[in-house]
Amino acid sequence: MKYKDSIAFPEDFFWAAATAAYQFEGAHLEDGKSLSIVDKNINPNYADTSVTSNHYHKFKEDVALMKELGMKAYRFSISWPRVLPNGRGEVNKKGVNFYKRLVNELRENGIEPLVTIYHFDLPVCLQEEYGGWSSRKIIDDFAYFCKVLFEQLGEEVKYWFTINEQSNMFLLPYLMEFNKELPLEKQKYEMNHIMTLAHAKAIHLCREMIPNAKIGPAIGLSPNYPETCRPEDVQAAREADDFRTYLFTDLYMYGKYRDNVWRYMEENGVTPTIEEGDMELLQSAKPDFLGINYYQSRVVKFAPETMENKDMSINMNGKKGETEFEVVPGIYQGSSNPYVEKTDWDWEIDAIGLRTLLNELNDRYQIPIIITENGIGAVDMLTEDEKVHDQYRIDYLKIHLEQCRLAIGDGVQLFGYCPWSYMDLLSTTSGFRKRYGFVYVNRTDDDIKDLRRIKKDSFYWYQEVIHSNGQKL
Ligand code: BGP
Repeated sequence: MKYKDSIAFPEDFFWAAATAAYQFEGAHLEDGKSLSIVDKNINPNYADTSVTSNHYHKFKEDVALMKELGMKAYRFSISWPRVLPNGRGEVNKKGVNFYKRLVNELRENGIEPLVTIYHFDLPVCLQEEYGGWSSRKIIDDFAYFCKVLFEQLGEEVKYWFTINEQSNMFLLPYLMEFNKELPLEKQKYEMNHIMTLAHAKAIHLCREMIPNAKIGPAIGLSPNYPETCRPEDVQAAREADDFRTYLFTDLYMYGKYRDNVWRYMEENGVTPTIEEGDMELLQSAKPDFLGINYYQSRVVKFAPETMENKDMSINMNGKKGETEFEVVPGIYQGSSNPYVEKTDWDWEIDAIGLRTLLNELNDRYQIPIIITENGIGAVDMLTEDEKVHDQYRIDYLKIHLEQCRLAIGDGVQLFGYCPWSYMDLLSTTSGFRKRYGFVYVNRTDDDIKDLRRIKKDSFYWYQEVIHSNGQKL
């Protein structure tokens, strides 16, 4: 059902945009910063993290452009090894000062900082010392990192995201380092449990140290559709949602493992180690909101037990048709949706899926939601007269925002929208070939050029959207 114009975005809606430290800042070894696991493991076929968009040195210019765009809020992440080069212990003053100056600059320009604490960039030293997220030792180190941030930035920052896309380590294992000697699936469930404990501790710490702040996770989610109305496929889609969405959201919201996922783990010998007090901790840390990264929906069908388990393969080249689907034998396998368009990287463009997902989450949890990422990765062309005509980006964002408006009409408590990304930055999988921003950064993977900022057509479009509070999409 569609609503007429009577449904509008709330007056105090956070019209925002997002970035992440390792993709945007550059300066990967400057002013005392040490390396993170993404600095080390980023796709070697493309640009590395040493310069990226050079935001570290150009943040004032970048904030000025945010102001011109009219942004009410800005989601960015903090690099753990910039603040704590040894992962813990001594605080790197220069690193903290960078974030303080950024936050001040945002505040002076009337832009609300929305801070992600962990966006994939674990300090290499902690990975080497005890295997990073595979060890419970990280829970205290993460809590210490959070404590430093709440102390240093807590007066100015009132919105915090604990962990970005915990859900995606199941689909994109390259974001984490796993021990090749041990069974992968078991490690994933262990890490998931440990991460959720770390997330829960961060929530408690935030409430103690900055009681007037709000905190929640940022999860990457895609609703699953059945390929056909064959009951086996419908059940496969439900279970795909249980394993890829509700496993995480139920843990965050109720501190509880879903029964069917738990039984699967038991039957396959992959249950995480639960220590005394774990479940109580999880149950006591209900977030204030859910952050949702949404790019696409997925289609699944039943997968017979005889099939081989397979991770999804990622299309890194931007040539359509290269993605191979995930298979979870006896449960579901991925398939293609013939009813929607796909990006050059095979991401299925489905704006209605966003409304469906928002409604599902609202029905289950009745909690405020913010879209922490949504956008289209594309090869943008800079014309000779220095323009980027990215109508495809405008089209993508427009249809998703229209579905957000409808979801608000359905009763979803949506309080913000952060398109990915504010400015061009390093795509984790595909370097600078795959761009997302409202602002073009003049560089390629091979040539850093002058890193000039150039406003794309989508910049002017989003400016109008914000100016009209979403009336003019
Ligand atoms: C999300 C990540 C972002 C960003 C985005 C686009 O999973 O949170 O950091 O990278 O996806 O992905 P990509 O750059 O691979 O196209």
